[in-house]
Amino acid sequence: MTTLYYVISFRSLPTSFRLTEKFILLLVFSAFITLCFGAIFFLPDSSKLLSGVFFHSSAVETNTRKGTDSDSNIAVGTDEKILAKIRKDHEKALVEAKDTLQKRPDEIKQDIQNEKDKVLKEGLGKGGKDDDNLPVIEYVRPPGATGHEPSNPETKERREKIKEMMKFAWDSYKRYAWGSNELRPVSMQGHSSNLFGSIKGATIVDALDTLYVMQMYEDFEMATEWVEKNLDFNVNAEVSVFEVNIRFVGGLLSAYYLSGKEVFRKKAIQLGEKLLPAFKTPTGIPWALLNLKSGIGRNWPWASGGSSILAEYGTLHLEFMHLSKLSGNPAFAEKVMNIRKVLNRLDKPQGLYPNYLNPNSGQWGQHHVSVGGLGDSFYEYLLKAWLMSDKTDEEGKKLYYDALQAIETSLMRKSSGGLTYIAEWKGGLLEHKMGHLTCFAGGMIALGADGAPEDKTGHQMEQAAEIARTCHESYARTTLKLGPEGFRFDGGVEAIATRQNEKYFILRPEVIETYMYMWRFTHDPKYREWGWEAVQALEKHCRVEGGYSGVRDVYSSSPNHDDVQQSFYLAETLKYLFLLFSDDDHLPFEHWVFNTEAHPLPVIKKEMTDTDKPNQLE
Ligand code: DMJ
Repeated sequence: MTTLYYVISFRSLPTSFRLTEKFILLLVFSAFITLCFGAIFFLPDSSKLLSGVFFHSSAVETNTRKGTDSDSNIAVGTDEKILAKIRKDHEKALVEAKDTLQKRPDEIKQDIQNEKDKVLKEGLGKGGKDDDNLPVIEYVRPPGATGHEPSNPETKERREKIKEMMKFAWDSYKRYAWGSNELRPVSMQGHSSNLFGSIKGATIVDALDTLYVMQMYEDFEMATEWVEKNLDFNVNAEVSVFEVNIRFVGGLLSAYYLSGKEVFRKKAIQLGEKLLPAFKTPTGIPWALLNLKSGIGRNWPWASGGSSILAEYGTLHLEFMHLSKLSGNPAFAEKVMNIRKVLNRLDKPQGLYPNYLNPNSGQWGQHHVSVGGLGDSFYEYLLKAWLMSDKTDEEGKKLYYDALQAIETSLMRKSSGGLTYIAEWKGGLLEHKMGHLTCFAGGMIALGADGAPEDKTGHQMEQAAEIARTCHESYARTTLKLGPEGFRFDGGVEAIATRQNEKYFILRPEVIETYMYMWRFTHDPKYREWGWEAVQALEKHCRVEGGYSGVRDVYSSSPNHDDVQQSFYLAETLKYLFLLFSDDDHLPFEHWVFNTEAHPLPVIKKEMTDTDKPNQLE
């Protein structure tokens, strides 16, 4: 356009110019025109660029529209930036090409190989880094992973009913909260507890093995796929080491042992490794809380004098022993064996273990002893460590039976109405209160009775039966026939909650767990009846449109729902109910030990004899 204008203007020049002047003018104009064309050839050779200069390129336009501001000035600015970048890239490529041409062929080859290795390494770092380091393990399914239908028609029908309950709980979670940690069954949406930081899918991982033992294989596959694609521990968040261990590590380990799927072994080990920094304390007693990204730990702010909690640091043993076995890394086992060493060096008041221990000083905090909350599963894991080691862990055995003796002497009492209970001990004084959590002790004592020293087997079975009866009474004495969180034996009451904040029921498993153990060891039909009573109460008062919910007051005739379907309801409560109505060869105790979240872990056999070898027909 500009050139044409001057050409036209030139024709209309005044005639007063002399020939030399006209010639000079012509020269100036020709030089200017040459310069304009020349400028085009100095620009880099890019079809995109040229189209951007002469036309408004569609590619450039798309980028501009995608931006936050569609103002044309900004579009021009963006074009200039793109041009500048293209120029820079071209220059860089030229320099690199020059350098490369100066290299010998073997150097060029080496450069290519280095680049390849780098890409491979980066790819593995995104999730497969550890995979190559895992030892190859020949998977052998332990006996009794699946069961068969009971021959008794009523038992069979009841067992089917439990499966239907599991299906309802699982389908509701799938429908309203898939991928969240838990389900809110009343508001029909996901629920996330900060116990798991930003790790997701607690219900999926907790439910995996229940789906497997109930032979809900399609759902198991769906859950497996979720774990493969979505379960991620690379989170910058603080988690409860105990909760993540018992639910996630325990759930993944069980899923591996039941199904043989490698993904579960890998994920369990990855997570286990993430938990290891929790043990970086002067004593090796782990922190309660850990940031999975930074590896920085701390204790609950409410715990006496910055202490770690007995039931938390004492409930890692089973999972960590299996992690060492499956990974070939002894660090896991060493960490939990060190906890024992620290405890062995300490004086125990009357042979009891206080709930609080300072991880820096290695000294007890407040002298509060409980077989319920804060203490419970520590005792359970002493016994189960011995059983899971195929009865080779003699130290675990001794620690358990000694602790049980101290509990019997100092905490176990009988009410005037004849109910045996396990009280709590605070600085030498007994609090005549028992928690729903404490009710697991009936099952634990029954499980250990067989190995009890000094002919105490019968005595311990009686104790277990009495605790089961007391816990059943705590249910029977409520309006809803569901057990309160805590119940007392003082002020003229027995097995009844007297404080408002102890009257709730959150779908906990401990009472049903004890019925299941008692059934296995005695085959007394009352345990199945008591379990069935609980099923009816759960159906009547906890089943809501969107799943199962806890209730706020078991003494009120119109239940107020808490709107949480706890992941342990699927992991424990429903699994123990299902096993209560199953034959004994389903997850038999000679081959399996349940972690505290009811995740079955196989006994680590001393040696595989012919009779121990798994049933090939399974
Ligand atoms: C579960 O997570 C485990 O059983 C734990 O040991 C105690 N609390 C809940 C269930 O009540």
